[in-house]
Amino acid sequence: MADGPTHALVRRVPRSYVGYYARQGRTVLAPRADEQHQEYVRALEAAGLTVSFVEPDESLPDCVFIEDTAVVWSQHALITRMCQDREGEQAAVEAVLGRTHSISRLGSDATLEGGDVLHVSDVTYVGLSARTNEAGAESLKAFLARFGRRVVKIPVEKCLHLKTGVTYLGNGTLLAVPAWFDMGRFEVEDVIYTESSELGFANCLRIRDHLLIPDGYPRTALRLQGFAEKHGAHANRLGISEFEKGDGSLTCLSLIW
Ligand code: CIR
Repeated sequence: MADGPTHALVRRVPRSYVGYYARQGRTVLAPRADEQHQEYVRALEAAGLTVSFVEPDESLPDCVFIEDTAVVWSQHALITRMCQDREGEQAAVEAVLGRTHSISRLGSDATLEGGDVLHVSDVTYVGLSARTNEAGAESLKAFLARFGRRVVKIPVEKCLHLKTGVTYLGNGTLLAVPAWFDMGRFEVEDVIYTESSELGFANCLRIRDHLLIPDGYPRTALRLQGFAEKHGAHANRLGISEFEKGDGSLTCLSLIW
């Protein structure tokens, strides 16, 4: 991965996504969700990735959030164990990844979701959250050991996944929501914090010289402008409102390697 990722796997929005969230009082606009997903795919391609697709499964309304189903490194994939409502999403992803990747599995009592896995230089941070347990973190550690990667555990108490509140912008710099994590655990040169009124902003996606950022958070976007200019990154703002309604964000819409 030294030269940056080359591939992405995504899963389009199943129609059942709209009804699933309607039952929870959240109105997802299907055409807008589709447009936002297409725009996301175009942004991945513009960043130089070859994008492949897994067919959506109508019986699994959250399957668009493909990041949670696997951890992919080089030509290896660790299939995750997810929360009960989402168990089963992995099968179709594994079938596609199995053509190009060697497949590894978690220990029997382990739970892990990809949203809790954050790669930063040669360290991988894993969130201990409502979705990922100690055994899951240990399985991840064993999986990544062959690549010489260290794994550092980070307690997650204030949000769904680790990457809901902190992501890597590249160039030794994290973007994080203030006071959600013990930032002393991260071995980085710099941290940019989101505006306290813009908690949804911490999930960005850096791919080579492209920085994908969620639309609708103007104050934090301003903070990132200087970073992008300094490091020659092309910032691309993407609307993801329909995925935020399902508690999703930018990284969770793809698996990247
Ligand atoms: C869930 O609760 O699992 C989905 N509604 C949202 C998952 C978002 N995934 C991610 O941020 N990695």
